[in-house]
Amino acid sequence: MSAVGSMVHEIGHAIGMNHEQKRADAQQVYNGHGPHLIMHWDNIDANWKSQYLPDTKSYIGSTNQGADDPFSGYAPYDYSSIMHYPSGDAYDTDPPANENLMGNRKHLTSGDIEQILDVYQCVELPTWTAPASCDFEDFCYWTNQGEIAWTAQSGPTPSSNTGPNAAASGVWYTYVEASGSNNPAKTAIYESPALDASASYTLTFAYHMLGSRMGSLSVEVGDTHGNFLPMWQKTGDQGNAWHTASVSIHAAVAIRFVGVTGSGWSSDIAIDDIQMVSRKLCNDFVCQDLRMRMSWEKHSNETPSTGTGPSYAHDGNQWVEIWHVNGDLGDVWLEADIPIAAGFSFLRFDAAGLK
Ligand SMILES: [Ca+2]
Ligand SMILES: [Ca+2]
Ligand SMILES: [Zn+2]
Repeated sequence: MSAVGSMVHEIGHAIGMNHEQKRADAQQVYNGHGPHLIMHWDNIDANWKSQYLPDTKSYIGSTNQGADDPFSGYAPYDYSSIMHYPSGDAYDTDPPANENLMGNRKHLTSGDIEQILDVYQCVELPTWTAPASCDFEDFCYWTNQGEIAWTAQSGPTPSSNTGPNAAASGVWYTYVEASGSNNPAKTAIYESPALDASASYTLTFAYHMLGSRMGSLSVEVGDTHGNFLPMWQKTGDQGNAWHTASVSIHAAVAIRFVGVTGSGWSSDIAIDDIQMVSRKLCNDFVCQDLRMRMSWEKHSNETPSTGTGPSYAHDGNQWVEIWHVNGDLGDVWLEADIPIAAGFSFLRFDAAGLK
């Protein structure tokens, strides 16, 4: 037994987990399941008997609490649970081959994690879009902050060969008029309502930047210190079309569209269809960490086909081979440079037949 594993076990108790061998189906048939242990009561000290008696309040699964419920139904008996007592003369397992699974004090199993996620209902909250989204058809919570203003518009802008002829969607959009004293290099800032800095968002929007004197459009992200940093930028004529862009937003208290007019009136900048989608985990990092660990537990025992020195990355569902060397490379250290695509959560090196 390891000290760390024992601490994890005790923390398991603190958050409501019972000893696995106290499940109602551990030593008797219960709702068609079990028994999983064959008890030898004569070998158990009277003071310890209570640790082996069934407790119907022990977790054995749950009903379905809705579409995002982390687990429903019968939870299989988990001999490897960090909450299971080790093997000894108190019981034998049924089947006997599971004897050596017991007494794990190294890590939470996927069954342990599923139990925690289920009893705490660690579900992803539903996606929400208001009030940061804005299609300019209704009231927008965004505000003008710059030296010149973003202005709601339908149809074309007053100047020809700059600005869109119509909205990207619906009737209305907003734009920076570059005529008159609004050029050169005048700044129009459009700022979002306050965001939840603990959430992550995907921002998508449509932009239109037609004009021979076109300036620039940026998306800036405001951090918790009040600094705005550019995350996305386009400069110069982008043709007579609406384009769409997508920006990942993390730890932001607000975001801004910053339009800067160009060197002449032919630099109207327009935006439409601002969509802010948030996906926030209930307990943030705790839930996220547990989900990652569960994915790891479920796949760490898989043995992929091995050649000589393949390496794998894990995308949450399977191991994908990303690098491979073969044969005798000589008695030297060689350097490897392996690009890892986004979306992989684990990396591992396997070696077979190395000499
Ligand atoms: Ca459930
Ligand atoms: Ca619109
Ligand atoms: Zn215990």
